[in-house]
Amino acid sequence: PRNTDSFDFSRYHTISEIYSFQDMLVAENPNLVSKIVIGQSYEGRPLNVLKFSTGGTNRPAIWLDTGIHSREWVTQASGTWFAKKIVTDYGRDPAITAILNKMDIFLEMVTNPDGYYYTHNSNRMWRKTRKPNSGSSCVGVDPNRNWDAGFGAPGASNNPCSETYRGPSAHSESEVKSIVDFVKSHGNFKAFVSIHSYSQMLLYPYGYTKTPCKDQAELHNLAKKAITDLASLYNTSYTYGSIINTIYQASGNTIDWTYDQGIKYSYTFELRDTGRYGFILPANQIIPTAKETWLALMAIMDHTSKN
Ligand code: ING
Ligand code: ZN
Repeated sequence: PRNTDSFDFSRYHTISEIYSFQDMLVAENPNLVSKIVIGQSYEGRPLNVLKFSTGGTNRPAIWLDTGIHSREWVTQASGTWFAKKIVTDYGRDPAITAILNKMDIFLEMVTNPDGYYYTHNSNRMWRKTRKPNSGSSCVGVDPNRNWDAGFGAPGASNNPCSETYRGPSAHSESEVKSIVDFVKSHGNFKAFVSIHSYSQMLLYPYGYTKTPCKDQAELHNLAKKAITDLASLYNTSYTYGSIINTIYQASGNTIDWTYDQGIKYSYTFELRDTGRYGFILPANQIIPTAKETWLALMAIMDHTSKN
């Protein structure tokens, strides 16, 4: 496609198609969208973040990432749909307009680009990064176990061949460290939403400990509101709660780190489905998944902008 109106959101796309979509969206909406390269992947691909901003300096901000696990294709696809939705609705839908008049939104759509390339060209089920591990023939680190939050605790593996290998040290993966550095230097993130698939869950901290986080009551109530809004569209059923109580113990995960950095509204989604197709979700479910998820994201962003 030569413009984002002719981009087919009902199909899965390669990384080069997504990166050219990003550049077209920026070119079409120069007063709203810009591209920031926060670093590069192990194999040298740019780590692109789209910034949606209507002005100001270092406004309070909302972070969204998709595709940190490369095989979770409905997430990167939903990320492209979210980006188009923001530019379409700004100035038309009062709710997103109000949010963007106060806050900036940052969206990293292909958070694990080497893995995403690999899922298209070698192994559709690849989850981790693509950095070799010294002393092992197994490749890659789980980028959702590599963060400095309970790093080394139960809920991650020290085995480089495991799908949940935590890595040699916290933030060893450039795909993780680039976000860490960006979030710290920005210093004004109020919400951080990291999007995975599958299981239909909305999760908040913690994953590394059973100790409830101090904002548990508020995060729980907001999660309930978000999944209620999500279900209003197609009746898709989500469960919600803390990571450790809802799925399993998971140390070194993204949102435990962002929460401990002081970003109160830290959430992880697990999008469709509940296992019938799992990671290989049929492409005809991309747009319905993105649409219903957007309602939940709006609930979280709206609450963030008013608190
Ligand atoms: N599931 C997540 C995983 O990394 C998760 C579950 C979410 C763990 C948030 C920790 C924090 O295991 C998938 N499908 O990746
Ligand atoms: Zn995942």
